[in-house]
Amino acid sequence: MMKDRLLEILKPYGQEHLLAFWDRLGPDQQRSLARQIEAVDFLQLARWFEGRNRQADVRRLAERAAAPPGFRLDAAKNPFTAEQARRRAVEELCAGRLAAVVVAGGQGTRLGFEHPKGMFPIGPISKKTLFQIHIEKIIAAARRYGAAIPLYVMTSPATHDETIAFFDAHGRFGLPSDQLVVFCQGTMPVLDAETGRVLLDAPDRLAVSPDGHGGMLAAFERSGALADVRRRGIRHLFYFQVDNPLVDICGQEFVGYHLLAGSEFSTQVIAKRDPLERVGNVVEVDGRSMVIEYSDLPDDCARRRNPDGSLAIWAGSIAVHVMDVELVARRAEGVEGLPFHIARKKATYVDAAGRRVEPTSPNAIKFERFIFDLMPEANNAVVVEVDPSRAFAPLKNASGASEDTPEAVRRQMAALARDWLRQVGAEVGDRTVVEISPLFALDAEQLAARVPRGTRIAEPSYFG
Ligand code: UD2
Repeated sequence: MMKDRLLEILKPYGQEHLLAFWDRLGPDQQRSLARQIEAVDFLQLARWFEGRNRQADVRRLAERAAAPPGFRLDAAKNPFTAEQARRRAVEELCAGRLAAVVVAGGQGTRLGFEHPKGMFPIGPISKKTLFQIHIEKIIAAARRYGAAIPLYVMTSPATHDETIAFFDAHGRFGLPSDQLVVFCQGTMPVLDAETGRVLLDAPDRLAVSPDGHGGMLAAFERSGALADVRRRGIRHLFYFQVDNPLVDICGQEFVGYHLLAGSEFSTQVIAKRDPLERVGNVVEVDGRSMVIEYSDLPDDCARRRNPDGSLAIWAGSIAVHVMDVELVARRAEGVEGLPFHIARKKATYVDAAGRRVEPTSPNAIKFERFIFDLMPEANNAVVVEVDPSRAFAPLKNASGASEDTPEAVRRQMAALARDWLRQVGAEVGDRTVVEISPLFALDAEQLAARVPRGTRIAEPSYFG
């Protein structure tokens, strides 16, 4: 009997409650539930649940943490110049050895937007969506270097179908169909935080959540994307998050430093403005670079200062990385995936009486992998410092929050556009809203060829 077989799997781990509604399910529902149960590694789940309170390890690491190697904005001590970096990057870009990967599997709960975050209209004047802005940057970069830059979009089961339908409805915003690959990340069961039991989302369905952006490694391989990049002769992946419209996709300096340093994993950082800023902390411990997530870093470690008053743990990752395909392949094909991090969150579930429960405080444990856990395994990993006002405007929160709102992001986009216009000799008022389409210019250098010096801009203006 199917039920007996399942009970045998579940009993050793105290998970028999998953069959509480079995006798009421129809044959299709029973088969579906059986498939879900059979796909779970209950032994592994039990081990992770046991180890859920192992925070002390992070403190030990943080206490020994030193500044990571890399390139600062103040270039005095950098081993290579920005000019050298740009030249090196252009060679690799013209040879078509880069692809872009955007992670867009998050559900954007904090933003309160009912669709995939990439569909959020963010252009200050154009109202272009995040997806369109990213794709136009890629199209413009591919034109600039005369070589394709394929885009790999990672979705999750919650965002997959809608994302594909959105790209189809808009002709992929001009990206040729063979240059866009959409692949879906995996999920992990959600556990009750007290007991470690897997929660039921419905009588015939386990509660699951996306396995974190680190799920990209396994999904990249499983979906055939890894084989696809190899077939195309691509060697480096430019990785970014869907929520940051300022990201300079395949930007020359960043890519160039990665190449010149012989790095397998490089990450963009900002000098943290506040010790508790919500960005990953890049540090070096025992000669290996790694990221300690803000939520894991004890406050007193975050506040430690150098004798000159600067923050000891200064480098905040903004989640823009270049990683080598070989590193990704090594890890994706290995037996062990990246480690799982544990988050305590709210999750709705069906209780023993079959009632749907909407908890008001965190009741569940979710498991997530983080892509930056690749960093300690990379050879010659480096950080590259960027100016947050030019490179980082993450859309996280709904209007009315104190930061990272749509209004704050649009203000920053307009400020950067004004800055470029001034660099090329245009006059633009401090409050004038301006927007520059990536197809018009990707940077001030390209803008200079299109906007005559002395141009006056007093009205809201869109350059497209
Ligand atoms: C992330 C970083 C943080 C900092 C910040 C910058 C982590 C754990 N934290 O914080 O260090 O760099 O971004 O903005 O990386 N995503 C998926 N699948 C998932 C989960 C997330 O695709 O299962 C995507 C999501 O769509 C988004 C990105 O990953 O593009 C980041 O997710 P988030 O906004 O939840 O991360 P956050 O703000 O905690």
